[in-house]
Amino acid sequence: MMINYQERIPNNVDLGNDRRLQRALEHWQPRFLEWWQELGPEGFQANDVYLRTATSVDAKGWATFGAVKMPDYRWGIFLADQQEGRTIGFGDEFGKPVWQQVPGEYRSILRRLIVTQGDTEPASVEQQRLLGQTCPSLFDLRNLFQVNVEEGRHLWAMVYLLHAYFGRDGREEAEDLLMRHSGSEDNPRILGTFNEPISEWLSFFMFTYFTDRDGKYQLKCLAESSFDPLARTCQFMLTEEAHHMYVGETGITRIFKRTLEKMVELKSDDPVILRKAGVIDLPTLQRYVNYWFSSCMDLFGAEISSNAAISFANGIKGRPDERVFEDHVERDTSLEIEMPDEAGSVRMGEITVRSAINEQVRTAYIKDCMVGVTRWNRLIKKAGFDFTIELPSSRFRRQIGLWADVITDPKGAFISAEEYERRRDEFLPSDSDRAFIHSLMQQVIEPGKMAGWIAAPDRGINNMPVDYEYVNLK
Ligand code: BYC
Ligand code: FE
Ligand code: FE
Repeated sequence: MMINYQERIPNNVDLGNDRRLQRALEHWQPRFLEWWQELGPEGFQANDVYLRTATSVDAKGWATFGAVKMPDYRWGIFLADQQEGRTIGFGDEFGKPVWQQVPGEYRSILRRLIVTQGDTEPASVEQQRLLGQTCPSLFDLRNLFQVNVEEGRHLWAMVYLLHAYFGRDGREEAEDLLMRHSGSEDNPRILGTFNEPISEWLSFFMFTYFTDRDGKYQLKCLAESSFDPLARTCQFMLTEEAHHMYVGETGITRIFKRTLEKMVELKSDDPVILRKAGVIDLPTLQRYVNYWFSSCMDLFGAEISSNAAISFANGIKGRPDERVFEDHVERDTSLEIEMPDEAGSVRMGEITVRSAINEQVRTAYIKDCMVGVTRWNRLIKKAGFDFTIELPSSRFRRQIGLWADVITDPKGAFISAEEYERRRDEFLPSDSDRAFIHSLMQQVIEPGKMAGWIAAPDRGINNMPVDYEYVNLK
């Protein structure tokens, strides 16, 4: 169905024919806009930004690009087209027709998943709200805002489901999504990573690489859901998500390129020399990888999870690309996973596949994270240096699941609390690392110009030149 832009809330769900729902959402809309003004990007609200907006939901040509002031962005409700005859793809009900309504017995589980998903979207906008003040280029500023408006739209996607399918509870949850705030003492966002500050652009790129990729994997799981409206919403969100990961991957790649250029020029890998030259040394990049990757490991939940088992059995939340798995029911199957044992070492333990769903999703995610890492290592090698970026072990710095009480180094080897404290600054960004990164953050806004710590992108957005005026600051 084409997107209807004539209405206050653009949509392809025939909202105009459901007056009650339309009114409820129109009631929520001004609250969203207030939240955006208050906790969305600081400044720049009156500037024209070269943004893409969805115009249809098919794979080709769904976007149009043009100058838009962020508060005028057409946040709306876009679901991928309904597939005739779609059937349940996993779990006990495998092969039966998917649900167009929420089965009463799964109401609270589904609501919880939708709220958790929805909560991350505005959280990330809140986390990133001050970054415009220190953008390394207009190109990057535009990409930040593109990500921000689309995360705002992802919030709309979940709020639509809450309003349309969960009655009064859903409406209350939709209000609460604007009440919790990232990093708040008394009303924080639900998941850990979304309360971490993102106050400089290295963390922004790490976040869009690692955390938006968790978004990709969670959305892939929800896109398999038997609750068809949820699946269709997530399918379309995934097309937007691809750009967020492009921002992360190319952002980090450009930082590596710039650092390596300087390393070649100065014939040095000495962090002190490189920092003096205004670029980010490789060990510091490794520590930021360690920090954000380990934070994201917790986003997949516990290795052994009855929540995940129940969701899988009931067809509520599947695995990414469920069709690539051999068995979609996993009734009596089991697998072995690593566990800590009493004696302070690792042992293999057998658990049911259903209770290991989170671990299977995490494993698929880690593999996807490796793609960029391999590319960065190739750049380092090509520049003639002997250094390898590594993803830390999934045991490192965990707060959720089997490894939560186990102290390890980034390789996953058990160490004492005393050793961890002593070597902490070797593993994770130290205060002085953070101070250095902050010292690099100077706003660059001349079209085509880049901050000294990051290389120019290979190409612009939508075939526009790199020096296009992506944000009009007049
Ligand atoms: N922090 O049984 P478990 C995105 C809780 S990112 C704090 O393993 P389950 C985006 C958990 O809630 C994608 N708490 O849980 C990216 C549970 O609490 P209760 C977001 C955590 O349900 C960038 C308890 O620990 N989408 O879109 O199997 C920018 C036991 O855990 C954490 C989703 O997450 C944590 N990290 O798995 C913008 C999808 N992890 O119930 C956007 C929806 C776990 O005992 N959510 N807990 O009180 C889910 O599918 C599941 O809730 C989780 C957890 C996978 C997160
Ligand atoms: Fe999102
Ligand atoms: Fe995203």
